[in-house]
Parts: sequence; C-alpha cells; structure tokens
Amino acid sequence: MTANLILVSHPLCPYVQRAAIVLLEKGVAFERVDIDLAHKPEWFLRVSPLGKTPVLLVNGQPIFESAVICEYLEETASPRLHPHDPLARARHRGWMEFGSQVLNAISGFYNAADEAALSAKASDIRAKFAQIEGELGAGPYFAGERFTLVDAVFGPIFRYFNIFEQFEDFGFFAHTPRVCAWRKALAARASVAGAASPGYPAALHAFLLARQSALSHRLRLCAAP
Ligand SMILES: N[C@@H](CCC(=O)N[C@@H](CS)C(=O)NCC(=O)O)C(=O)O
Repeated sequence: MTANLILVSHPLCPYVQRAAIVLLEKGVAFERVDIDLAHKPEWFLRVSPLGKTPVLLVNGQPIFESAVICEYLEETASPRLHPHDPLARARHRGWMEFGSQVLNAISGFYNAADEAALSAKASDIRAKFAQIEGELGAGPYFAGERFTLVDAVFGPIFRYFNIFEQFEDFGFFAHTPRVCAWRKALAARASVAGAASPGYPAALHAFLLARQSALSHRLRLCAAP
C-alpha cells in the first residue's frame, strides 16, 4: 500500500490499538496523531462523524469505526489476517464484535458506582471469558498458529488486566486456562506490545483513579501509605 495513512488516536483507546496492531502486522507505514477527547479539535469533528477515535485518514479521506478500518486494511494490504473460508471469516467477525462487548463490560466495571455493581460487572467479564474459553483450541492464537483480526481485537482487551491485577485479584481468568495462554501469547506479540506507548500503564492507572467509581476508590485505598 502506498497511500499516506494517518491514524487519529487517543493514547488510551483500545479501539485505536486494534487498528494500530493491524497496521503493524501488515507492515504498513503510518503516522499517529493523538488528540484530546476532552477537548476535541474542530478538524477532528470534521473527519469523525461520531466524534470518536480511531479515524484513519487515507490520503486525507477519513474512515471511521475500528472494525471498518481493520476490514479496509485487510482488503488493501497483506498478509491476510482473516480466514480464507467465508464461513470461518463470518465467525471471526462475530468474535470481533464479541470483543467490543467485552470492552463495554470492562468500562462498566471500572465505572461501576458501588461495590454491588462492581461485583456484578466482574461476573459479567468472567462469564464472557468463560464463553470464549469454549471457542479456543490449542493456540497459541484464537484460531491456531496464525494471528488473525480477532487476536488484534483481544490484544488491547487483555492489557487492562495487567493494571487491574496489580491491585486486586478478581479471579477473571481463574477457570479459563486457554484464555490465560492466549493472553500470554498476545502480550508477547510485537504488534500488540508496540500498539501502546511506554507511558500507557501509568496513564491508564491515572485514568482509572480519576473515575470516581468503586474501582477508583479501591485503587486509592491500595495506594494509601
Ligand atoms: N465503535 C467505535 C468505538 C470507538 C470509541 O468508543 N472510541 C472512544 C475512545 S476509546 C471515543 O472516541 N470516545 C469519545 C466520545 O465518545 O466522545 C469503534 O470501534 O471505533
């Protein structure tokens, strides 16, 4: 691909990371431009109809929605990350959407207003990982030896748990050995590691602390001397 690509990003956005992972997997050169989502610049609102990151500017033309960006990259740059078989490909698209629902569950978890809601959201996350456990085979990746778009979606998801686990054991992966092994394989993948900046863990921690939620309350207690 020879187009000029700019990935309009927010440093903590997991949807941005999935697009960055696909760009890195395909070895496509791109520039990343971070914006402040609390103060969205005029130019960003002009290229992002939903006001969300990521947006991929292709020779100045915006593509929005991370799954759409991934599919565009899949159609225009090799290597293939989707399965060749249409039925398998459709199933992978379903699991990519499932990944977005896991992200919704994670934001419900860190924004939960009280302990009861926090515990309910933690159960929701555990249930989702139990569901995906049943889909995984021998690994190391979602569909075996080859890295796929589903892997690009779950790499950023697992990153949250590195921070959560520093403070508390919610047993998210206690009964999902295949998910655990998958998480480890994704963390070791260069594209997954390279999709977040070195400052990501500290920035995510600060973001979580600022939530005014049950989790941020717990984090404050852990940080107290
Ligand atoms: N469905 C969208 C979700 C993207 C999304 O939620 N982005 C968040 C940041 S992680 C955002 O831009 N939020 C700003 C807002 O909603 O105002 C996608 O897959 O691209």
